[in-house]
Amino acid sequence: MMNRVTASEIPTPALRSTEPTQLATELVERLKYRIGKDPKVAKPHDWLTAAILVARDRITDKWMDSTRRTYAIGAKRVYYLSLEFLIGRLMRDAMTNIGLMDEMREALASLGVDIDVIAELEPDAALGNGGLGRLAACFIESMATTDVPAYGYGIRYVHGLFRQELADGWQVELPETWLAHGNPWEFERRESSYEIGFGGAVETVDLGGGRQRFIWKPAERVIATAFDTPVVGWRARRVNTLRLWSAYPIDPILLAAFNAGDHIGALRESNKAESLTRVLYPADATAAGQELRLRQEFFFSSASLQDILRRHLQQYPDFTSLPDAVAIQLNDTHPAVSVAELVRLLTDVHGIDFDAAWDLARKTFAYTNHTLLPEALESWAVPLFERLLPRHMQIVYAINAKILLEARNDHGYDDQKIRNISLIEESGERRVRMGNLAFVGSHSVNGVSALHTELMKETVFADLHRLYPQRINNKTNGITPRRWLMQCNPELFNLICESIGVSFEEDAERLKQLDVFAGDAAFQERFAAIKRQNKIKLAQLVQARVGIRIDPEAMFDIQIKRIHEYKRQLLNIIEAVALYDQIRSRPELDWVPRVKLFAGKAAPSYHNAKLIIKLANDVGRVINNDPAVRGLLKVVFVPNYNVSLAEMMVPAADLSEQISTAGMEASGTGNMKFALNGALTIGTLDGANVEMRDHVGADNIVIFGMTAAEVARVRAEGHSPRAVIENSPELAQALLAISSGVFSPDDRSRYAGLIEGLYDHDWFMVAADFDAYAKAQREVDRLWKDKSRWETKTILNTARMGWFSSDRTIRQYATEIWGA
Ligand code: GPQ
Repeated sequence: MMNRVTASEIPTPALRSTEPTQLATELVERLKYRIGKDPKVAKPHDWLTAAILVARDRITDKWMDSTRRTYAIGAKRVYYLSLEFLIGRLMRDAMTNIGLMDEMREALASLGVDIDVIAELEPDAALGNGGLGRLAACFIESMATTDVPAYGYGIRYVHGLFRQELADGWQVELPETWLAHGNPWEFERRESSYEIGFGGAVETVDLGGGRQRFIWKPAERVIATAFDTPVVGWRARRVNTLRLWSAYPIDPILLAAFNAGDHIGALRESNKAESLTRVLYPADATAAGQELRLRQEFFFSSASLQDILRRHLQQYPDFTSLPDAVAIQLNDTHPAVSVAELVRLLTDVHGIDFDAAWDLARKTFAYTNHTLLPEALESWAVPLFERLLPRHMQIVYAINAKILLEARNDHGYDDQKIRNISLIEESGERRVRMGNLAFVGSHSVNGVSALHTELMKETVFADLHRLYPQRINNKTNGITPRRWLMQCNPELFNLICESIGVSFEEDAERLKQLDVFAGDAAFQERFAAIKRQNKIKLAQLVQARVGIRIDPEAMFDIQIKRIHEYKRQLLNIIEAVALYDQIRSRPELDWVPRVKLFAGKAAPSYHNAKLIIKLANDVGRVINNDPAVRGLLKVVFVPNYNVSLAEMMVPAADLSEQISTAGMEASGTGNMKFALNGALTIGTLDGANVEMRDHVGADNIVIFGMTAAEVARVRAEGHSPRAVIENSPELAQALLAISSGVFSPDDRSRYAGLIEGLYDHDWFMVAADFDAYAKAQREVDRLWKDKSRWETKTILNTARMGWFSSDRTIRQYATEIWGA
């Protein structure tokens, strides 16, 4: 586990002595004076807190340096506004990045404490749902690493994403309580508090000369208070800030009501305010249509903008310099109400005229789109929006009038095109379209993979794209190699350092130097041995968590991500059933032993996704216990997928399943994590898979199935999945087995509806792609049997994935969007 190379070769940047004896002294000090525990009686979680506090103090010195430096050189600041930051555990990340890991391990050991044991006690900060939130977490680490002065702004949810348990194979959601024992990483900033209003009315003051001033008089107000967490970049070159907002009432308790005996009523307002930041919405790639969600979005947008403007005025005389000093990136449309809020703050509060404010806003904001799925495009019913944010409604109308006029007069847009670009959806119930608001309010609109960006231009934003042809650009996603290679796969990291030196730490593309080792038998042996060790560890975890024994010698075939029909876990499960049939009917063949592992959460209200989890468990129970299978195939669903579980599963994968319906996965980032850790990908030409094929080479990735263009054509022309199924005996038999209850003897019709959907419309092309997928899987089997060829490919994957470092992505954002 020890990081052999970096500890000795790289000078540690920690400011004070990092000698383990000094560290041990500090640990005992923190334990006594900050936690109030005698080392003799301290529990493991006390040691964890002490270790974090020691690290945090060192980080704080660097943090202040970074802040001073930004101020002194007048650097442009970048603000990343995101409703989600899926950061996971922080200790290993922070300590590795400040270069304290080895010394801390030793210091703790000298006190009889095992750092790996206490590391496991740190809760995952699960302030996000999936890829979008995890991307934000990779980005803030990369912004610190690449020395971009940046702040992440988000919400300090008391309860992050729900904990998933399985009850008889069904998903059960339980509350998550990451803050239950306090959070030693954060600093509460009482002085950074702002009032946030909701509802009420707008007063108009006539200023004469045809000029008016608008004053919003909110009916309700809450306080937003900041909590800061330091974000440490590689080698602590820079420490940035993650600023998360908590909601508080203006009056903590209505004393008069309390004294009159109304003990519950006295706390009603207080509870209402605090409930704003209580829970993360568990919707992923689906719009959450609740008033509370819109309140959350406005709350964190307004608090962040007030904070940004206050900071700006500390350094500059006025706001004319705002776009030169500030770049604000909107992570999807969740913070899009910021566009209207910034205009309001600049006009109503700071007295700038509307046109100038609108110009400043546009030059300051940039927007990232993460999906084309229509059900995920956010919009709010006009009556709700107007009731909660009456002044913002006026501003949205004013912006809309400007844009539509320009489109009609200067660009000759007809009624249909005007309807498409309008900020207000007019057919049926009138709604505010947050995607269009973000688009027109930004100078840059980016997609997250090359394919996704092209599809954005052709579909959702086609008419806006014609109006502003320079605005859409691509920034293919990336992942931080610190967490997703160095920390999660230390043995592989050490092997790489030993083979090519440490310069790839500075530039992940230098992993290319590994290319020359791809065919080297000795290197292959070591590479494979590391994978085997990682698989043994995962097998132990699986045994402990679900009581299923899996063989580390078998191929570990892994699909981990949110459960969604477009991601097609169903295709994978159906293929498992087909394979099961084949193994039973042709036992004489030389089958490759496989373990199909699944993990992922379903949105609590997503019926089919939850049914797919149950199906994976039902199919697993039958296959895993059938002696005729002779252990050649296992199907395992590992519950409670989160960042920490991903850190165990990614390094243990032989095969990575990236099999979404082409055109539907905006990018994917799990695909990158697996390939970087030496897994082969089986995947469609979707999202970033396309660019991964370009980088690793078509020979080193297994691509199958329809292209995005084919999917679009088939959907437009209509197709007959029934005929497809009837032409594929393997598929037909597998579907029949599932729908007739072979895997659900307790409820034979459980899956009838799910399977009927494939015969009926097959929107996600499961049937249409099945044969190609099954064929690709047998190709994978053939590759697996040729050990040396397989190893060559896996090594080439690691060697050629450096481009997918989020450092590269962030450098592109910095130069091409932020000008930072
Ligand atoms: N993504 Cl819109 C989410 O994780 N949640 C969402 O609500 C939306 C998108 C994902 C997207 O599905 C992936 O393809 C991307 O790789 C990821 O965002 C980051 O861009």
